Amino acid sequence: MADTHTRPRTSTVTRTARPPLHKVILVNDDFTPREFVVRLLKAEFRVPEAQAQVIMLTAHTKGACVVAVFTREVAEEKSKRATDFAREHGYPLLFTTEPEE
Ligand code: NFA
Repeated sequence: MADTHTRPRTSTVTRTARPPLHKVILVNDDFTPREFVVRLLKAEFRVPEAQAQVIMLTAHTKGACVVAVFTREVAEEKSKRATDFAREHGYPLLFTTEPEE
């Protein structure tokens, strides 16, 4: 009779899991002063002055601009902190998050 024993599978695939990233998006409005937006971007997202200016102007002209990408928790926390900071100063400035494709 034929030997029907099989060998155990020994090959494995090693993967490093990367958490899905989420974008923080700055949304334009007609009321928040440009200088306040730039100051907030520098303070909360640690972007340099020149980059903060580009992000603010892009949102101002196009309606919205991606500020940075983080893991979901960090993106949500930072967008909430930044939006709350604007509210405390009486501005309707809004940051939202969305998953990266
Ligand atoms: N549109 C605002 C203004 O003209 C500036 C602004 C830019 C607000 C980006 C929100 C986001 N004062």
